[in-house]
Amino acid sequence: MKRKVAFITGVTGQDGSLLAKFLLKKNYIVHGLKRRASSFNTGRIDSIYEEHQLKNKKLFLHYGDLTDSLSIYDLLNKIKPDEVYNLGAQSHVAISFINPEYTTNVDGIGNLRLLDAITKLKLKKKIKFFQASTSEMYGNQKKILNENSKFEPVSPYASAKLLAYWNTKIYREAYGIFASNGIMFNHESPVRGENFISKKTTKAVAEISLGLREVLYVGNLNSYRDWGYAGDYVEAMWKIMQYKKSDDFVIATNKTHSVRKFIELAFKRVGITINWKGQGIKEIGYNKETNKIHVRIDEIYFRPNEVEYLKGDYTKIKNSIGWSPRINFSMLVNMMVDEDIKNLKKSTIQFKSDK
Ligand code: NAP
Ligand code: G4F
Repeated sequence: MKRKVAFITGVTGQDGSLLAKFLLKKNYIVHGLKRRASSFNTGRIDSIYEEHQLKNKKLFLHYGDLTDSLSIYDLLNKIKPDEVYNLGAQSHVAISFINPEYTTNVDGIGNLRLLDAITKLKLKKKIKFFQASTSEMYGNQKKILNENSKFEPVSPYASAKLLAYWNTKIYREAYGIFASNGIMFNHESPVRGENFISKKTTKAVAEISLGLREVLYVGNLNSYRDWGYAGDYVEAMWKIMQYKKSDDFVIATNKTHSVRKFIELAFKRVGITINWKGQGIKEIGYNKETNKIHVRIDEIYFRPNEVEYLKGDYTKIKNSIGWSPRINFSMLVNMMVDEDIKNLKKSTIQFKSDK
């Protein structure tokens, strides 16, 4: 049987790297878009580079950028993939307030560059398209959200993603492209970017437990997120692309927890009970047994606008496609803490043997 060919933007990111591994296991040929950087940015896919890029010739990385129409057009023309997963993005909400124009260009117009190239190259019958849409598009509604909920973005990131969401729908309806949105709620893994609250916390907890630091500085402890496992979410992306028709689907767990709870659970994994004292920016989290302060608030992590509560209803994808999350919240937190401890121990041993 002919092997399917996938093209992944954002292949060097959390989801892109996990999706590349997932598709390679399914015998796909995988092409990925990577940005030119002055230092290596392929750390998350280095483990599959030798086997699949050098030996089996199943993984190909191409320089390009979602802000560069020429490279997008050229690559789609050369590769002519069966499936395009648009995962590339400036994906940090707080940073989108600092770089709003760039974020809009990459996250909003980047999607349009891909969709328009697919139509202009007359590949609309061949290519299926997946857009990594986000629960941030809903903004602050404080209720369970599904495909019929309204969108009220409150950050440049969310408005850029909403542009991409709409163009995915518009190109589907206007040109008949198989183009689907996965409206994904927060999803994490051991390879999550280090400036998202989950990874920032688990890495700090691992360092504290090994005596390498004492304090974790954070922003808003009281927002709630629907946190799932990224490995489950890349499976959902693939299932959406295999479904009989293109459509829009919420990918979520239908559970929500506060940032405070995430931090408490991560410390619990290393045997530390965190108690809280004080209010606002003076609030501290301290070790119940030793009284040592391990969590402090730093205003720099507050956002000009905050989404306070996210919880997603994944009934549609469950009933139509048969996807449900496998990893729950506490399994996720424990997995991330354990992996960070393992990696830290490895790098400490490596450092000692290098000396
Ligand atoms: P991530 O780890 O930040 O990865 C983003 C990827 O996009 C990286 O490979 C990055 O390259 C690439 N990229 C950034 N700017 C680019 C540009 N100008 N041109 C080409 N590539 C560019 O994000 P993620 O967590 O894997 O998320 C994947 C996608 O899902 C994103 O679109 C995100 O917005 C969306 N999403 C994520 C979540 C979540 O909770 N993780 C939830 C909803 C939606 P470098 O490696 O060079 O930086
Ligand atoms: O981990 P976060 O930065 O993720 P956020 O803003 O929810 O965005 C992530 O999920 C979206 C889907 O809902 C994606 F579209 C997006 O690409 C990204 O993957 O922050 C989570 C919560 C926020 O309420 C934030 O204010 O944690 C709060 N927080 C508290 N202290 C912090 C910190 N966030 C970060 N990054 N760093 C802190 O020190």
